[in-house]
Amino acid sequence: MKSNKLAMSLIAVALASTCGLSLADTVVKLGFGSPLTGPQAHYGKDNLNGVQLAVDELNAKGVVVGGQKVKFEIVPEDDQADPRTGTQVAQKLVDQKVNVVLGHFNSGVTIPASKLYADAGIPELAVATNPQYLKQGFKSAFRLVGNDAFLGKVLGEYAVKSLKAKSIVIVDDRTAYGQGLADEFEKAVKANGGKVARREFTTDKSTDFTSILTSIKANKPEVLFYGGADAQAAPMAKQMQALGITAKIMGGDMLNTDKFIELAGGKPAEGHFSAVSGAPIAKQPGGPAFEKKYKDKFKQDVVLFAPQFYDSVYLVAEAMKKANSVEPAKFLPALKAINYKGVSGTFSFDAAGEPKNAPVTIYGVKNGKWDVVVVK
Ligand code: ABU
Repeated sequence: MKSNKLAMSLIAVALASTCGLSLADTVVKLGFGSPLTGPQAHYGKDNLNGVQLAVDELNAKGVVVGGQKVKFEIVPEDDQADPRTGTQVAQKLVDQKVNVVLGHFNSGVTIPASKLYADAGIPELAVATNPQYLKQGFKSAFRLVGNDAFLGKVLGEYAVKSLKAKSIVIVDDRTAYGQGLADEFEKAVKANGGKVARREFTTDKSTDFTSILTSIKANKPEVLFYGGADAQAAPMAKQMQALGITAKIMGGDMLNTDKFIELAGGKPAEGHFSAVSGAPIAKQPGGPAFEKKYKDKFKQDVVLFAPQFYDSVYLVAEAMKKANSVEPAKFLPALKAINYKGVSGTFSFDAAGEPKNAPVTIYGVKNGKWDVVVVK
């Protein structure tokens, strides 16, 4: 019996050392949620890559919290960009007692999921941009990027004041993100003395906009604001060209991908605009170095928010070190007070959990690439 116990202990030690884990290591579970399958998987995998890169670096360096070596472990969940699936995976993360949640990506998922995390006292760092996420007043919720009130304001002002568009139409996909951003854009157009000639809506699954566009054509739009994702905006751009609609599409962060240009087939994407929270990656403090590391490891370019997700791991590790604890209730106050210089910018949060430094960059497609137009 005694020799059996000894053999088991030796096996445990051997297994632990094979995994690079000393028996005394504390495992920190980083819950992660984003779409990892379906038409929005490219955004979610990019987020996960950012987290993976940071975790690999931190585990290789070795992080000590309260005198104890910690090992970061990602618990990834595919929320499929779907609010119902999102709450199911959120419950799974809560049941697994993750120390923190990085995500979600979609506002329509983040808003309902955040209640489960808040009830469980689990800090959450999301890139969902609908302002409603943080208007719920949860003390454990944070946003890594500026919200759509800013994006909509900057885009609305740009459409009226810089593009001098007289005929503006709006289409949204009826998601919390698309509709919310379109509402903010409409407010900003009106606040700047502009008019919205027509407002239409579609869904986040549609790819044929011929009938909406045919009726919109009568308005002779100079700007068509689209609140939604690249997988819808790209066929819309193609169909606009086929119908002879010369309006510039304007949209938010979900349009700002290479996939938009590829799916639109190159030329139909030219001249359209998107706005993203944050400085352009080339101007971010660690942006160019991050882009290189990312490309070396994943053999692809950054899609959108990988730098912010990478930073989120580091700022959680920083908060844990400051609090000498990996317990959510103990490191939460340190997260609230954090001032962390990451690769994508310096992170500190206001009382609601919104980032204090959140510039907005407007991009335009020029020669098959998203080019910086202006930073606001
Ligand atoms: N703005 C980030 C991704 C889209 C969303 O907020 O739903």
